[in-house]
Amino acid sequence: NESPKLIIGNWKMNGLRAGTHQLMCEIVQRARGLPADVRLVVCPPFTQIERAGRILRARGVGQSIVVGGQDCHMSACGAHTGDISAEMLADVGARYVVLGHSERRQAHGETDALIRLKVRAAMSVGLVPVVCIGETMHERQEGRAASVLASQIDGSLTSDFDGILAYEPIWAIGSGVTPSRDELERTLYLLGGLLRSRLKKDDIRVPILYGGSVTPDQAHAILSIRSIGGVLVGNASLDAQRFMQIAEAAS
Ligand code: G2H
Repeated sequence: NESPKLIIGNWKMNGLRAGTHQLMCEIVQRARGLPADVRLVVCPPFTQIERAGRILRARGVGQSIVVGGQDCHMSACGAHTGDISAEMLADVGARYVVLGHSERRQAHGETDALIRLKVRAAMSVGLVPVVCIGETMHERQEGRAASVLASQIDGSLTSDFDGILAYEPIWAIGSGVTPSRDELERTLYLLGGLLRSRLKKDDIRVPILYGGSVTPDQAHAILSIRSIGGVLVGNASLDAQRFMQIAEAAS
């Protein structure tokens, strides 16, 4: 009675209309091979969320594959030029939203406190927040990874957090380097303990995903770790064959 494994594709700033159509159609074509205990979430850029969701629903796979956003604003509406609210995401069919990705923390100065407000905004409209945390190579080498992760959890999750945690070590993102299975298992154990001690309700189960240079080659090794909730895939999610091979490795 384990929860389904989540395979989330983060397209980042990639995806025009034609490419989105093609990629989504290819994903749908391979969806028949998906194990029943796997759920896919595709997170295109804002402009393609509605199109991607429409293709999934029109082809009858809208239950097992859903769409999400890559960020949202902390406020419900108002004078925030260029921003997108959580309700706007939900309005175009998004079910999930990635928050606090390291690229947003780094390029947009997002802090844990801001991410926590975004988590609240997402949960208030029924979106599932996928909060990213992770240490830099420098913090890892200094032996500070555990304390960095603890402070990111403390700062960015609400005590009633009902969502997903994505562990994305910054040194693994887009680098082709991934933690060893042992190392990942140890970090998952640490994160599980931190979540249990921080969250108010015992009955809320927060799946922990791994993200950072996930490819079909090591997907099975990562996804066969008992305590892993799934993976967050960047680059490999832009290729339907590679993305679906990762999903197929989940069962
Ligand atoms: C980490 C990941 C997806 P990639 O950013 O969030 O991207 O798989 O390209 O390292």
